[in-house]
Amino acid sequence: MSPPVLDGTPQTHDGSRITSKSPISNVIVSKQHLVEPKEDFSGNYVFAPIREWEVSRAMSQRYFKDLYDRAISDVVIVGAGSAGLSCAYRLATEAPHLKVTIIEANVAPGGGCWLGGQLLSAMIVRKPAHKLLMEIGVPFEDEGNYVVVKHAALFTSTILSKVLALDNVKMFNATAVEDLIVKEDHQGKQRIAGVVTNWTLVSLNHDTQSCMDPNTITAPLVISFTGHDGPMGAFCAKRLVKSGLVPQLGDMRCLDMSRAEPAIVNRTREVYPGLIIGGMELSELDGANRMGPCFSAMLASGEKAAYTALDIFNNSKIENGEIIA
Ligand code: AHZ
Repeated sequence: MSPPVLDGTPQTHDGSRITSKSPISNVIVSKQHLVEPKEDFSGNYVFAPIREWEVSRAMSQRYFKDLYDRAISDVVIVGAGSAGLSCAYRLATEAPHLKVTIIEANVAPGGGCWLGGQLLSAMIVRKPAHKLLMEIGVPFEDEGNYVVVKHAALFTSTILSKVLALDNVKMFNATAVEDLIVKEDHQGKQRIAGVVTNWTLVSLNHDTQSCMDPNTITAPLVISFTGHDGPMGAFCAKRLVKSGLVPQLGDMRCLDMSRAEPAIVNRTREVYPGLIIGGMELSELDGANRMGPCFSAMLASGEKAAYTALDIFNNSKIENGEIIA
C-alpha cells in the first residue's frame, strides 16, 4: 500500500498527524475561507487558502488582458538582452505615457548578460556607460577607464527588476518575433508597422506540425536587439534582407573593442522607417567589429535607441498604433 500523501498538516514530534480535533486542521478541512495565515516556522506554518481554479484564473485573466491591450503598443522591443533592457529602462522611464512591450524569445530574459566573457562572472563596462549602473544602483569597482561589476547577473537582475516594475512595460517572454509587419504609411511609403509573434515553443516546431498561425502586435515603432547571428539572433536584420527591404547584411567582423563599441553606439539608428536596430544585431547589419566581453556599448546603444525613439514620437502623430502625420 502507498504511504499517505503528505498535506503539510502539522505533525507531532513523533511524526503522527495532529487529529482533525486540532483547531488548525479543523478549520482547514471545513471552513477554508476562515483560515488565518500564520508565519510560524516551528511546524505550524499556515497558508491562506487557495483553490486551483483561482490560480489559473489569476494568471490567465491578466495574461490575456495584457495580450489584448498590447495588440496595439507604442513600441515593441524585440530581445531582452543587455541592450534591449537598457533601452526599455531608458525609454519607459523617460516616457511613462508610452506602452512599451518587450518580446523575448527565451524563457529567461537577459540574453548573454548573466555572465561575462567565457562564462566568467564579472561584467566590464567602459566609462561613461557606467552612468546607467549608477542610476539603477548597481555597485562596481572603479578601475579608472572602466568599471567592474562583480557578477553580470547583478546588472541583469537589477535592470530587469526595475524595468518589470514600471507600469507602462509589459514583457512577453517565451515568445518569439517570427516576422515583421510591413505596410504603406500615410505617405504611401513602406514602413515597419509591428511584429508577428508566436510562443517560442510553437515557433520551434513549425517543421513538425501543420500550419500554426501567429499573432500580431501593431506598433508605430519596433526596436530590435536580437544579438548577433545564431539560431534566433539578428532576426530583424536578416528579415529585412530576406524580404528585399535592405540589399545585404554587412556580417559581424572580427573582434576589436576600440572600434566596435563606438561603432555600435554611434550607428544605433532607425535603419528602416519604423525599425531601430541596436546592440550586437547592428554589427550583423552594418558589418561592424565585435567587442567580445565588454558591455559598455550594449548599455549605451540601448539608451541611444531610446532617445532616437523619443525623437520620432515627438515629431509624429499616432492613432491606433499607426503614424498618421
Ligand atoms: O533570446 C534572445 C536574447 O535574449 C532574444 N531574441 C533573439 N531573437 C529573438 C526573436 N524574438 C524575440 N526572434 C529574440 N527575442 O534577443 C536577446 C539578445 O540578447 P543578446 O545578449 O544576445 O544581445 P545584445 O545585443 O543585447 O548583447 C550582446 C552582448 C555581446 S555579444 C558580444 C560578442 O559576441 O562579441 N559582445 C557582447 C557585449
